[in-house]
Amino acid sequence: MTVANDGVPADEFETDLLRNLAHQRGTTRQSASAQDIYQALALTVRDRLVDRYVKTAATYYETNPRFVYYLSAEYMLGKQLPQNLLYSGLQNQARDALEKLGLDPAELEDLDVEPGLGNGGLGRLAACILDALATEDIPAVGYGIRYDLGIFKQTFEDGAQVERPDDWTFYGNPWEFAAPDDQQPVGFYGKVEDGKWTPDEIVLGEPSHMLVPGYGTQTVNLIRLWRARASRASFDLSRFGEGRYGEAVDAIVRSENISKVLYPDDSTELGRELRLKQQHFLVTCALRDIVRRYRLRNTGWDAFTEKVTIQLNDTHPVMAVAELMRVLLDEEGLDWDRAWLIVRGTFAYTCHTLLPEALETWPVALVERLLPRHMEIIYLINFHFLQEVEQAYPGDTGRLRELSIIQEEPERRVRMAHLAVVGAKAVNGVAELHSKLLRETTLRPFAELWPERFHNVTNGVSPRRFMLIANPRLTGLISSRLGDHDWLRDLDRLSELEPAADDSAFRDQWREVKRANRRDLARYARAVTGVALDPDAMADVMIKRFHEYKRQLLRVMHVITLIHRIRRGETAGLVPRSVIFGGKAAPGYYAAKRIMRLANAVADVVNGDQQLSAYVRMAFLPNYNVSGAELIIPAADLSEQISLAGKEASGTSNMKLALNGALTIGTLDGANVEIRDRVGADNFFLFGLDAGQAVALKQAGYRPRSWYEADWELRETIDFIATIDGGALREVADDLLNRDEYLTLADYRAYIECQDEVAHAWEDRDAWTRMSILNAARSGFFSADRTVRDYGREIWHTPAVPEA
Ligand code: Z16
Repeated sequence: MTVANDGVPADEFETDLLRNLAHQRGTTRQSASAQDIYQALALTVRDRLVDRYVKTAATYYETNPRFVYYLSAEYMLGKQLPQNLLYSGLQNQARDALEKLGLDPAELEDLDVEPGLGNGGLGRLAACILDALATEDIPAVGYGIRYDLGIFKQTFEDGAQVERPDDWTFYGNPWEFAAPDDQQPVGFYGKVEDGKWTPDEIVLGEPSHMLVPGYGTQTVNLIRLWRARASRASFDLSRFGEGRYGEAVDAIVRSENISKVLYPDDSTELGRELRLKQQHFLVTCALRDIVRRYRLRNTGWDAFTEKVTIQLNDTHPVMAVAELMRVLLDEEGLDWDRAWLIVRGTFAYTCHTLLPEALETWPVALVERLLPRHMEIIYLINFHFLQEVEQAYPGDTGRLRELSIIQEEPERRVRMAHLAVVGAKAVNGVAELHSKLLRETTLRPFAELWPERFHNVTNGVSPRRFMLIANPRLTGLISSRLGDHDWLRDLDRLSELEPAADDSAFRDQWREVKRANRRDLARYARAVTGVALDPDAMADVMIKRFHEYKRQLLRVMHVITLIHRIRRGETAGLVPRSVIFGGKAAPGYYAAKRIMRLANAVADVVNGDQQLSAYVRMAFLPNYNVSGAELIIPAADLSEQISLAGKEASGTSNMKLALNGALTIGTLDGANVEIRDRVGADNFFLFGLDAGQAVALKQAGYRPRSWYEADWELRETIDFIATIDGGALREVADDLLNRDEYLTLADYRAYIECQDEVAHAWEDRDAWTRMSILNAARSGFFSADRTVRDYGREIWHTPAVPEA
């Protein structure tokens, strides 16, 4: 049993809780609000973790180890209370203490707010990686931005997405420690003379940290989040004096706006000045902190690359390459060659996309104005780099143009991905297929120049968050079979479940767990949407950001096809399904929002019709987030991973769902390929074009209309879209017929046939359960612990430092 247990007796926990209620909240048991109790509880748990953190910090100080610094503009941490109760082993004591005080733990957990400081896969991956780093005892700090407003809250009005601000710290955040005495200055604008930058605007970065405990170990690492504060200098005294109070205050507001809100775009570049300011703000604060920490135990720069490795999560923090050069040249007085060797030995870059629109570029004119010295340094980096290219390919101007950090046409822009590859010792994609396609397409000229710099590190997910916390029933069942809980830190041990797939008593128990989880989900769905799901129906789920390439539309088209079949009485071979959607769309992404409206309109049709809802009911659960994932994933039977092949870098819900025993219906895209390799082709529903075929079809001149003309059932489906709600969503149909960028029509027939197979497989419930168990048993590879070990071996070279 590795579940940590601090052996604190319940009455001691209770005493501490009451003491925090008095000392920290200034109130008594009798007059305390639920919020007071929640905060006191959180502080009591936090206190125990701090004690561990202090020991970890002492060990790190003592051993002066090599650290990984993870730079990410996004983190989706999920609720802290349940996690910290479990990781600290305080769950039982807390429960007993609350019971004695007559309090309901579930009610208090409702008050715990999840910090939604990210959009989707990338932000949640960052959180899973921090969890795994601590669990693997690797010295690490995560750096990010403490947005005042996290990812917007989603509701639906008349089927359309409505966004509301997420003021996640409204009642205070008991999990963080602010350090206003540790502010760092960050410059913007101004001018450069003789290589010396005098910024026009100085904003202060104020750090606060949260604890990142490992599971089944004493290690507690940190995540440091920065918020922008106006410096005293920006209280413009002359304007105050002239009575121009408003203008003076404006400057303060402008500075503090930098950390006001998370940009709600996933995998699309926006190019707003404020976003570039956020990025520069993050990297400047993080680098100053990293250098300060390095200097606690080291002097000079000789040991820097030995003690520090910095992982850049996508292009968002890539300005760090120029900023570290600036610090070394301008503040530390190093010469160019020495500074560049240090930079090149420090950074590694993870690319998370193949979509050109997700690879950030910034107009040269903007960078010049906002960060004039950085622009000079980028030019110099490019100058040296292009000399190297010229040596490798003499006279090849085409190469120079495609490799250059500066894009020339149609306007001059800085290509952040190029800066990252040039400035990093290692570059990685996030799944085998993605890394291969990066080398062959998006970053091909770089892979030809420096093949040894390219790696693959397949993504992974936290088994603690997505099994132990999310699915206690299944976790309990697995532990009873494997004899202990240790598999939660050694997920390959799930393979020991394989024989249980052939044990009919175990299959019954597995099915019972799934059913109980579906019952919980049905209760929730009923409460938030009014839709009554049948807990015995197949839970068929698609949970991810709304993006055209992910093809939620294809999912809806299958439902429309079912509507027609049921109405015609073709119900042989149909099985009852609960079609569940979750996911947000970027507020300005109209095409995605139209598809959401269509999904909601189709849901109204099926749910409001007795004949149809005997076979299909549909729930679009609003405000999908980490907590939503924890509820939906354990209940899922079918995992929809139906992106157009070659578009999804990895996907991570595919991993979470397989680990929880869902079978995948999917294309050969992202990590689906590796999931299928592992769980076996017989336990995976594959359909559709592969990445090569998709490219070939486009090159041959794809005409969606001919697919429409050739398939009457497809025609009927698209005509339905064109006419539903009095033609309100006709544009969706028009786009499919005239453009269909993601080849939905080309994959339609294969998808429908594959769904027919799924229904057939579900009819043999015992065989399905066997496949479900095998999916979980064979998915241990997709633990973020393995991901972190891969990074450690291939890129970071970080030894573990368990507590002394
Ligand atoms: C993002 O969430 C992802 C990529 C990206 O360039 C930007 C953002 Cl905000 C996603 C990928 O789309 C997804 O395939 C992948 O699983 C995830 O990042 C984590 O790597």
